[in-house]
Amino acid sequence: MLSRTDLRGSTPTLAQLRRALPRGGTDVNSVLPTVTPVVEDIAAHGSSAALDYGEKFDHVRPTSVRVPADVVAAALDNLAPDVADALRESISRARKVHADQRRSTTRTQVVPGGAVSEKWIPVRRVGLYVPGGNAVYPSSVVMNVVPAQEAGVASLVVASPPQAAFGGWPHPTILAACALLGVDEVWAVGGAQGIALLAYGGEDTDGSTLDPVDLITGPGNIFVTAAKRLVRSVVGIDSEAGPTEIAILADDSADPAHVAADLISQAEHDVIAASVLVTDSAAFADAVDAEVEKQSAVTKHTERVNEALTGAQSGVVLVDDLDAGIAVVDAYAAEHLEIQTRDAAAVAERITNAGAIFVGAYSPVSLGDYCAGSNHVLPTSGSARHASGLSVQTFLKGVHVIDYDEAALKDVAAAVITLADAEDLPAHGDAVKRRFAAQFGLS
Ligand code: HSO
Ligand code: ZN
Repeated sequence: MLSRTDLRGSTPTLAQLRRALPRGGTDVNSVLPTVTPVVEDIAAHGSSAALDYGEKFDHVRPTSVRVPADVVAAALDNLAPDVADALRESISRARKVHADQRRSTTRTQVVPGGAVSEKWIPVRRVGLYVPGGNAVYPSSVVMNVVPAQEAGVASLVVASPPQAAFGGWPHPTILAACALLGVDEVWAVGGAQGIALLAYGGEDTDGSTLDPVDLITGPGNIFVTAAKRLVRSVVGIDSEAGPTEIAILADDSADPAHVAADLISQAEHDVIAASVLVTDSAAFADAVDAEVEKQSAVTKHTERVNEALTGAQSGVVLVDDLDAGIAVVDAYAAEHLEIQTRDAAAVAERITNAGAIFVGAYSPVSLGDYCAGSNHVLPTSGSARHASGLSVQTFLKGVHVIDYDEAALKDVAAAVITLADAEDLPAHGDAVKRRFAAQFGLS
């Protein structure tokens, strides 16, 4: 049975609510002492150190960091046709959605002769991290690569851990997904050393160059997250991803079998994954419990699922009514939030904090994981209060272009000079005065 937090009959403050809700979390600080020397070693020695760490942690040492082109091509040739077709479906839907996110330059004529534009420039080169671990994630290749490509990023590298079972190369399905997406640069390097090598670059075993990137995206385990934290002074990162989480806001109009299946689906990722049900019906929660017990017993990864569902990060939250339920899910700010209530679309409109919102009975999270067209790299651990999932925007930099002519500058000179003086930065004002030397009595 999922543990229960009973908030009925109470009106907790936001702070009380946050403390009361089930939430796990990983202690990234605790692995920094392990990860820091790895990152420093790679900053100093590049790929040879990365390969050494791979040998130690992944128990395999590929012949080169860069996966040879023929290995990538062969992976696609050997991919099961149904998997290739499903990946193509996933890619084309994601492309449709992400193409619509492209931004065009805005130009604001502030005054006659004075304009400010904002133009969007793609990041030059990005490193997309695809984890190994419990599962193989070709879908994450899609979710990282598509927005980067739609943003116009010219140079992309995918990094993924080497696998002893595949001759030291990343899993062939990951390589095949890269090939389908037209990504020809793939590195067989994972973990903290993979992140560090993306950040600092190096030389490959054949002397060719492993170019450093400007931005690293993609989720990973706690060591990957710690390494992202450490390298963020030299490169951009998307976020520090925590374990995956699903919250479901449901009333008694929902189907307990669907709700149970969805809770189990994300629990399947990891023993520290979080599955949370928020409902105003204790009878419905009982029905979900019964379904969870039935379905989790026959699912493939029973042990992992049960550990995740019985962990402190998972459970049922009982509330008085829908309004209280909305307050709870907003306070929780789930990576994935399903709304399985009456008038689900209207309820979804009222949600302000969630990485992605799945509306109604036929929009399960696993649709979004693969084939909705939305992105599945989403803010975790409550960061949906202030952060977004991966999108075209992640890979663009907005640059203001300021273009004033002489008259427009002259017109506003007094205000600039006054503000400069108010900040005790008179040289700032002088830079304007100098342009109108006669007017300001400068020789
Ligand atoms: N639910 C995961 C993504 C994923 N699921 C990949 C299956 N494959 C985090 O959003
Ligand atoms: Zn998933």
